[in-house]
Amino acid sequence: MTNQYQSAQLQELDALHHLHPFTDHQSLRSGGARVIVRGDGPYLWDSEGTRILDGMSGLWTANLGHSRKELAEAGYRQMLELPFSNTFFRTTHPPVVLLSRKLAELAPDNLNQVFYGSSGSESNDTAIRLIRHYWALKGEPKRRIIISRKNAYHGSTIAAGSMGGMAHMHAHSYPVYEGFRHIMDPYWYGESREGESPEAFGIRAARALEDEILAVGPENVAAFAGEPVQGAGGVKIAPESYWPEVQRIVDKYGILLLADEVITGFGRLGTWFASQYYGIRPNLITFAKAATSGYIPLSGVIVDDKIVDVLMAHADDFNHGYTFSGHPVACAVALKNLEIIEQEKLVPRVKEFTGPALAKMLAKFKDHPLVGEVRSVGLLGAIELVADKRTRRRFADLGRVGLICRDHFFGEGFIMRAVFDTMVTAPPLIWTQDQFDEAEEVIARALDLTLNDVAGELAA
Ligand code: PXG
Repeated sequence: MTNQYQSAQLQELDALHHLHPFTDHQSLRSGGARVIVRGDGPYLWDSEGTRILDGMSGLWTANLGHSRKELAEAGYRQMLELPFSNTFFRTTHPPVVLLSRKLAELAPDNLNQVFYGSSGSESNDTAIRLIRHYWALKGEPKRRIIISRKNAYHGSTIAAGSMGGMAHMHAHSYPVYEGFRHIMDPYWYGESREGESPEAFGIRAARALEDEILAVGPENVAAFAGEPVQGAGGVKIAPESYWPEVQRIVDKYGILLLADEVITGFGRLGTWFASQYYGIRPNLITFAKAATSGYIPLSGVIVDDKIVDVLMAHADDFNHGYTFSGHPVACAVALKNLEIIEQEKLVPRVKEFTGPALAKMLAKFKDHPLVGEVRSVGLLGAIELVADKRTRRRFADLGRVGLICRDHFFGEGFIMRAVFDTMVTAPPLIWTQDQFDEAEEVIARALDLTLNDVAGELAA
């Protein structure tokens, strides 16, 4: 498809006819988008023939890397056999049944049934509806408030976007859909007080949940929702004290816990789900992205037996569903994806090799003049760029230096994303030492080039 068109022509057509997500279209029209034409394993290629090391797994998604033949074949076979069939009206099909059983096996013990969608946003919308429906069926319809966190990302639909805590998104779709509250995020580097240990900060950030429950009235609260690690918010890794305290508060007030595992699911932290890594007991897990390694859209919510029991106790419909809920081709690809991840032992490998390799590689940059902090958990990592390492002072015009650095990464043939001035990475589970070495070299060069650009702004 790409051979018939020159890059410049594709860029021009793109600017004329394609509206991109989260993009400044004025600057896109003048600069043009980079055209990605091919992927293979850990690498992508653009239309100029440049090879790019993909440090973002596409977008926190391609856990198996790009262009695995087995996934293509699983989709192809399913398309020839049964390309589409709905799951409404008491019908089902083998791939959705087998995938549901597999997900129930991988998820925590009490989560055994799955409701499907095609995107993380949809899965969170489903979870919001399930949570409120559950309380209504239990005779507590006032319990509608879902508490989440500032800078959380739960998707772009109006409900999921409202549950998320991205102020710049709320500003566009005014007013935030009713029934959501946002507490502080557990971001020690950015939010802790002088001298406050990560432990103490973690407890304080968790107690913000209890304060909010008491402020709105426990009888009105339906659930707490959180990403085990905030991804799009800047790979914010809660201190160890945080999640146990959140779980204690959730239990104390008897509210539901929704773990949004759209980024953390399917091995990223060295466990199938991050809930298992942190030892939390969610009542709902939402997933998407890496369920198929991104080869085809698929998402869902894995639901606690106690919620399903309440649904079952009422002879009535749960009035919710998507045409593509449990799409057979997507389910077939997901099954193959999970099978390969399992066969190649990629999940324990995160714990034993890839996670420590990422941590070791990032640690090499902690003394760089631009770097305030490096952090990682499993295969999620971040480098904070600051103007003053000692005081953690940011550069003026937050986000500007992050983009300078991101462009240097691009220039060096590497993808890492900028969240304001925090550079984040989520490598695929298949990286070998060669890719970590390559990343180390390009990060070193890109950081030095960035330093060169902003040296005058650094604290003396
Ligand atoms: N929850 C979480 C935790 C996510 O990270 C969604 C829900 C929504 O998924 P969908 O499939 O509807 O996009 C996400 C998505 C970024 C970026 O720039 C992150 C996401 C999406 C787009 C960009 O980091 N995460």
